[in-house]
Amino acid sequence: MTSREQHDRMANAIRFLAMDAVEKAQSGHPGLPMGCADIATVLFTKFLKYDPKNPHWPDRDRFILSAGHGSMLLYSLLHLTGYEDMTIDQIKHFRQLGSKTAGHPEYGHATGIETTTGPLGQGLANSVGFALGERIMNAAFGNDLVNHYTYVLAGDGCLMEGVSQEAIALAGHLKLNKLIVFWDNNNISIDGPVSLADNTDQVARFQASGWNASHIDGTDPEAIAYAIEAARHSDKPTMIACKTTIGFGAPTKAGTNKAHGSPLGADEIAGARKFFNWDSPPFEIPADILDAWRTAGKGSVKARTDWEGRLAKAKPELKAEFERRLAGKLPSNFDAVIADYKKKLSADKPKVATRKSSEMALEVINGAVPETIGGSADLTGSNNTKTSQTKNITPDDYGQRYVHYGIREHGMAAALNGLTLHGGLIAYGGTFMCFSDYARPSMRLASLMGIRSIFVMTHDSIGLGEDGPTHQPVEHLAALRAIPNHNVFRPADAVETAECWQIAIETEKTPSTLALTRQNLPTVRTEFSAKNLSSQGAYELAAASGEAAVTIFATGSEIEVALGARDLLEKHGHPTRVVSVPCFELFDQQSDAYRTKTIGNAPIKMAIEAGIRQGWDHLIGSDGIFIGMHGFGASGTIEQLYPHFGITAEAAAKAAEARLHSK
Ligand SMILES: Cc1ncc(C[n+]2csc(CCOP(=O)(O)OP(=O)(O)O)c2C)c(N)n1
Repeated sequence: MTSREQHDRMANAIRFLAMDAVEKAQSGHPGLPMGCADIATVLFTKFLKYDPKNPHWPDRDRFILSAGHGSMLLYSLLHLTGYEDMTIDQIKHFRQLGSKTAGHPEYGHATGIETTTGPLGQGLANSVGFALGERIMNAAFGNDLVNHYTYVLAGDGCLMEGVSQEAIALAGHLKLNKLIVFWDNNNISIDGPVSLADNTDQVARFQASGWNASHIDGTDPEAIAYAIEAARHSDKPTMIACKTTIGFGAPTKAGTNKAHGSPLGADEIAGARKFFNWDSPPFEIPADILDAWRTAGKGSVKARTDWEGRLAKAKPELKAEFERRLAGKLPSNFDAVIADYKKKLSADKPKVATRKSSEMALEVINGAVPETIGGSADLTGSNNTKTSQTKNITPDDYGQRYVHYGIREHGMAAALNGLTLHGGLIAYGGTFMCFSDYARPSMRLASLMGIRSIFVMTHDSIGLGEDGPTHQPVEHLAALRAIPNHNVFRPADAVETAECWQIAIETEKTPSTLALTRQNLPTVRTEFSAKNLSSQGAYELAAASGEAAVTIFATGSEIEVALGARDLLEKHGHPTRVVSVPCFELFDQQSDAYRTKTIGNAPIKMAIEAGIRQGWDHLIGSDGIFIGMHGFGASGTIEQLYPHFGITAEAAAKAAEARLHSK
């Protein structure tokens, strides 16, 4: 039993590390760690199942600091409980270039950081994926191997963000009862009191979304422990509204927005030292308190060794499968399965939309890779994301493989990241490409974190037709390609679609977006190639009959247009080659020699893509010809729209010829 005094001193260790680190950095957010230190202390000393010496232990509880600006709370906890990479030196170098203690917690920088947070609401929305991942893995591997909680600390900002509603509604619907959220209910955000902008009854909101929710005093260790205990036995997810004071202990700034996001200053910190009766110099933790924290950090050693014992005793096939999946490795026959499938496609030459090709590829992939979890934001029949293996996950059956995310693109993308980060699963989810805008903040974070989330974006151009410009993506390919470490694939036929899916599934540290058509496309890769040509990002699909006068680069549905233009140009005596460019990002990673050879030196370079030009100049040069969109689309049939916007073989050939004649 920890005495109240001991608890207070342990919590104060967090407070002073946070205050002093922010002061030294002259930047950061001391208010949240000071206000939430009691919640964190109770959680990390009494409940959280974790082992700092084995930070990747798969059955650890997850702790997610959704209010990422309070990063010093997490860094302090990691240091105090004994995570080896979170040294006091790292704390002293808070926010400095090259340190693990980045401004906001970044996944992969230090162990114990489960996800990157900072954009408010993301951690909370990720946590739905974490908690769902736990249930899915539990259904597959049983209580002995998978049985843990997901705890989240969220602030007013997280709850004001729209994504929070998507997340809590989904979690409530799925009855993720092992998800426990603490709300740092301090009534302060940057501009001042929360009441400047919000008067939501948050407890009622969570309850309305299928959660347990109640108010507690977030500075009372007993009340906190009692609430956590109750939450752990709940049949619904739980939100604990914890009344706290931002910057608690700072003599004049506590309870005000002045404690939110800037150093407190020497006087306030001196006042806090007096208030808490804390006479240790900055970054020095009294030995007995550090000992108490380190002891707390060893509190789950038995749980971990018991778990290891159970894993050792598990059936060998189950153990091997569990370990394979947790390591993120694919079944050993995966490549062969894809190769066989590609062979069949080149022989069958299906004329289908790439969204259908994607479904066909997924039918093969989901059959071979049991850890894929599919889903869509209410466009299952349009996104073609469901296959025969993926039945609906429900609160009564987590042992299935398909999530109906509802019309919640942002919540879906954030949950995909959570599922991926949980481990043991490969998650993909679909929507219309135009609505990637709604999912983009989480897609960007997947890239920043370097994780294997997969986004299926169908209806990828004006080719979707009558739904019109509200639904026709125009700038989205360019916008998504602009995200660093994001593979944007736009396959041209069923073979390329299979190849792009293969890469997406095999690429562990880069998320993928597949841009897929609504309209049917012919198979252009009619000759089987064992090599994954799409993995080069771009490759010559059709050679010129002689020294090329024209090179046409195209993607996806416009490959058909490019091949048509090539036929016309060849007929008119202009040798023309076509380069398919399924992925800019991968092409940029090829050797200079390969890139130079593939781009070639034809005097006329042209790109055809039913999107904006941005990004293409690095292949065709600023003097290259671009056939594509120059503004928004329009409502009409596909047969009308392509000619209307000048994206036809004839228009392309004519533009090339005009340029050839002017040379
Ligand atoms: C999406 C997003 N918008 C804006 C910000 C900038 N921001 C950081 S903290 C914050 C206020 C958060 O208030 P609250 O959650 O109450 O945190 P507290 O002031 O209690 O620390 C804002 C607007 C952000 N980090 N993310």
